[in-house]
Amino acid sequence: MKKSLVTAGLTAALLATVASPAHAQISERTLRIANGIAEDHPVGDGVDAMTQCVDERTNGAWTINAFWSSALGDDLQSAQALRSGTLEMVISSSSPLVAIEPALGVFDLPFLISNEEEADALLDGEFGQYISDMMPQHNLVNLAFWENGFRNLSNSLRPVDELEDFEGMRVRVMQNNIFLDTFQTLGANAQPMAFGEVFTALETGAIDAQENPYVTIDTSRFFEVQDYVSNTRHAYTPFMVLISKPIFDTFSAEEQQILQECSIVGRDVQREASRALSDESLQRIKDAGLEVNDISEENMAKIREAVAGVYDRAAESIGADVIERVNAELAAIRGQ
Ligand code: TF8
Repeated sequence: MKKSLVTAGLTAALLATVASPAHAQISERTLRIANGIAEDHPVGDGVDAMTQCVDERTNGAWTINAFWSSALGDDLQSAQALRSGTLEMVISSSSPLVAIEPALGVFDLPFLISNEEEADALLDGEFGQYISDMMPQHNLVNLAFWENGFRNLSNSLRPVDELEDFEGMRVRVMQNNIFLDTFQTLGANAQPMAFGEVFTALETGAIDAQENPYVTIDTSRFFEVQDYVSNTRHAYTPFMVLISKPIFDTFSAEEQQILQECSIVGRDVQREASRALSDESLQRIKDAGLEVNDISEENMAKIREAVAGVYDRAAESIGADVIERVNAELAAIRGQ
């Protein structure tokens, strides 16, 4: 009797020491996440899932506060704040971050990725890791790639149906040398601009066009100030879920693992939401009275051919080795 009590006491003590170090490694934390898009964008679903996961795994010790519609600054400004350790996280398109890491421009190459399966395999595989490994030298840690999606052109002038239709169109592009070159090469008057300024620029007629996935044209309400949408699918740009390295370095190994794993939980929910919403968004765009057109295979081939030279010109900033590597990885994914 006495012996079993002692054993029970020992077992309890043992359990306590096993359990307590785990908790001792989780501190109270508040993480702010900057986002350029609106809360009802699928990134909102991903952030909710990530938050719930973190809440469970830290027993409520962490608070995640998401900010939307560029309330904490645009993608690039937020990423710079992460680098100096004044902001915890940003979910940003890779594209504006070429100002920090030029190799990210690889994702901006026109018509590089052709479907979601390729995107997932590329980003979640070795190539995605190779790109993520470039970020710590810039004081950033990439936790996961989420989906921004295939980008389509919207404008207020005419349906874009063939190469000639781009001529002279004032198209907002991201602050990114490859998008600038692509649209200039297509004959458009390309104007780099931060995302937060796009709606007003379209509304006032300062520009005619912009390009983003259907879910963004929908949730950022560009359909209110545009008349035509053309299914160009000219690029698949990912989101990067970034955390400040100086801040991440203060996390215990367990805390780092929790955030890493919960960003993957969020990723899977976010991608599913993005793919489900895409068709709904397209329908809402049509219901709002916009004319949506597909481009014939023949005309698409001419557009692709016109921008083929962008790859060579971008090699200097991206790195020829990075482009070779992505091509090899995509060939393997395609089973070529
Ligand atoms: C763009 C991007 C943006 C996103 C968003 C701010 O066109 O696609 O929509 O980075 O998170 O600037």
